[in-house]
Parts: sequence; structure tokens; C-alpha cells
Amino acid sequence: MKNIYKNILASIKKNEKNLAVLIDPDKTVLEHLSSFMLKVNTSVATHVFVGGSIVNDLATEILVSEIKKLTSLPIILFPGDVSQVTGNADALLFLSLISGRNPKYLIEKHVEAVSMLRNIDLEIIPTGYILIENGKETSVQKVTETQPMSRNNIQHVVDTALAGEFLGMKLIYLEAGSGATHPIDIAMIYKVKKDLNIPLIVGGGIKSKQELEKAYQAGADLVVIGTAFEEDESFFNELV
Ligand code: 1GP
Repeated sequence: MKNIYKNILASIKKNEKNLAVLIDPDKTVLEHLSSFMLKVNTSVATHVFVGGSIVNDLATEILVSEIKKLTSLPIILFPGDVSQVTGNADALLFLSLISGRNPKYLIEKHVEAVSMLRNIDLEIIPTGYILIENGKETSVQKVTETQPMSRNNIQHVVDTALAGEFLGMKLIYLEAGSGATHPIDIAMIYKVKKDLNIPLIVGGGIKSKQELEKAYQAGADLVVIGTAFEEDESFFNELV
């Protein structure tokens, strides 16, 4: 029995903020992994997320087992597809793309994953995943053939997040997309958090300590950062 979700809830109770470093198997060079993980381990990061929109088969499994040797942080799968599920990780965000209307990403892929999930020991965390438009087309949009939600209709986003909670999801993930030009607006984070009774994850386009702090202040319980670390590892030094 793993306690990843329970620990996230406990950290929120203690008013602690969580930071996940997102590692994309498709963009990671294994030779650089140990120095990268050293930086992760000495930063304020609390979780490692592994996933990407387009990943070769087996790349995730190999990467996760390498990361496991290099950190004691919990490793959570954030998969773009069923092929990225591996029992080497600690937990799986069982994502439903509730901003979209493509049945594949609302139920079909989930059914497909079950034959694998029943044989491996992963903590499964049902997560409502909400993609918000950020000024450019994201890979999630392309791969899932869904439209992101408008940044301007905050109420619709709040209602979508709450519908996810009422359906029994345990986390809501507000996503601007990897490398987004605009991270999720502070007002949107604030309003979603105000109505929501489950933890809120925010990610996409966060590139500075100031943006990170703003997201936390607005109510994000866990922030995910990938691109900023990929592009400039010295960003970790700001977060020690
Ligand atoms: C992407 O939310 C994550 O799915 C992180 O985004 O790569 O822009 O930090 P960045």
C-alpha cells in the first residue's frame, strides 16, 4: 500500500507546497540523468513526474528504473498513452481529459490500461485533466484531437473542475501545456481552488520563481515544471 495521495493531503494540511519536476522520456538523455537528478534532489522538489505526449515504447520503463536508483522522491507517472505505464513507478495519474470531448481520453484508454494495471503495484490516482488555451497549439491538443478550454471563461473551467470532483476524481490538473507561452492565470487558479475540495495541480509554462510563488499564492497545491529545468538547469539553484 503506497501513500502518495495521502501524503499530498497531509502536506496540504500542514500548509506545505509541492513541486514536481517533470521528466519527459522523449527529451531525456540517460547519460545526463545522474547530474540532473542531483540537482532535483538538492532543490525543493517533492515529486518526480514522468511522461510526455509522444514517447517511444519502453523508454518510460527504462527511464523510471534509472530515476529510481538516483532519488528517494516519489515517482509519479503522468502518461500521454497506455504504453507509458510501468510498474517501476510509485503512482499513476489516471488521467481523464475532462476539458475535451474525445471518448478515447475519457474512458477508452482507461479500459485498455486495466489488463496491465491489474498485474502491477501502482497507486492509481484518478485525475481530472483540464487543458487551457495559452496562445499556441499544444502537443496534448494535437495528440488527443481535443480543443482546450478558453482562458476567458473561468466559470466554465470552475464548473468542469467541480464536475470532475463530483465524478470522484481525487486531483484536478490545470494544464497550460508544456512550454506554454502563458502559464495558467492567477485568477483562474484562485477561482478553481476556492470551489474545489480536492488538491489542485497547476502546470505549463512556469519559468521563474516568481511565477511559481504566484501559483502557490493563488491556491495551487502542487506545481509541475518541466521545460524551465530542461532549458536551464541553473533554475534549480533558485529553488534550493
Ligand atoms: C506539462 O504541465 C507540464 O504537461 C509542465 O509544463 O514543461 O511548460 O513546465 P512545462
